[in-house]
Amino acid sequence: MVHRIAVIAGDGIGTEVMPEGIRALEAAAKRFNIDLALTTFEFGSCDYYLEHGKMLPDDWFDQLKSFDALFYGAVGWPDKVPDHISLWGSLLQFRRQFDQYINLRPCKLMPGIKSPLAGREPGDIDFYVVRENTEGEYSSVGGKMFEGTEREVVLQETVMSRIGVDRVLKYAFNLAQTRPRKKLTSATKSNGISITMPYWDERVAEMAKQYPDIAVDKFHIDILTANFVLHPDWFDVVVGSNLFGDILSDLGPACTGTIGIAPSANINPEGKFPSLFEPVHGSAPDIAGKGIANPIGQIWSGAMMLEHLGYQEAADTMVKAIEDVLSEGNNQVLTRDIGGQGNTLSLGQAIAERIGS
Ligand code: GGG
Repeated sequence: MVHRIAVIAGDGIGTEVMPEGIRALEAAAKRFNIDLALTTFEFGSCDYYLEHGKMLPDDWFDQLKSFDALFYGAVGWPDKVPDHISLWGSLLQFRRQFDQYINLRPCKLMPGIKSPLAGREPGDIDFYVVRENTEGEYSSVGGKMFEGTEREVVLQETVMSRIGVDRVLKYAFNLAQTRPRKKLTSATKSNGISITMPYWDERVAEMAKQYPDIAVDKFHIDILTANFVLHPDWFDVVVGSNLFGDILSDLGPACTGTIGIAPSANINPEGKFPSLFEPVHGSAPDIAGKGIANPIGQIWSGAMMLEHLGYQEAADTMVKAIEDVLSEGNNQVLTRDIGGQGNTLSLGQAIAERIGS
């Protein structure tokens, strides 16, 4: 069976880590006899925008809808296109139109990597952030009035639907059931945000009734971020709204030493539309073009893609290869963000070789 994968590298370091993601995927495909057909698309980047006046062609949905998965790099180059235009014009369209309502972001301290949190060892930090991915604070409901005058007003509404909240909670509870600790933490702010967040809390309490085996707690987002730093070992599955999940899934990996290794899966669990796999990090214009970006986030996202396509052993082999190369700690191989003197290519090649062997 051939699996058709749409590859969109996007901007900045997305174009540098993507070749290493593909190298690793091809090594896994060869070893496990997986038939992958990769098709590269130039759209979804700021350069495409400069040429065409939009991030995506009008028929992007039809071009992509029959792929089995999308493999994405990073989006954004604020000197070329304002960030809200590049993000809303590409990645957020994919998430919304393909109903990828789950954004699954593992957060794990890997062997060989030093956490900035004193005394933390691999095993101390190992949790998932489940981020609601199609509504919440990332809403297009709002507008401006009296622009350019003293009476200028801007509004943007948070949108929470019962379907939208319940389906992400259900996914998170189900995930918690697969984990040994069977624990779920909800991110809220229902003391200050007095309509949508109490609603979120109510839906969590309602859903929890169906999962008596899961220990549930909740924290306001402010103290929750503090606890990520102070007590990362408390967490197992953390579920949050679109914005809270976004913040937590950058902070979590930062606690594991570098955001450069963090992967994510934007999932349409029903499989009606393709799911999208991308590193958590963005396009990082400050280091783009230097060949020093850490490719592990992209490679690990590729592993999540193979797992999603049903190739658990291949996915596990890719993650093990990442762990092995990190454990070896060869300075000439590792990138600078994790204390080495190597580059994107040296780290990508080492991992691909390990996958193939
Ligand atoms: N690879 C992820 C990426 O490009 N992220 C850019 C970004 O700003 N994303 C915001 C979001 O995930 O909502």
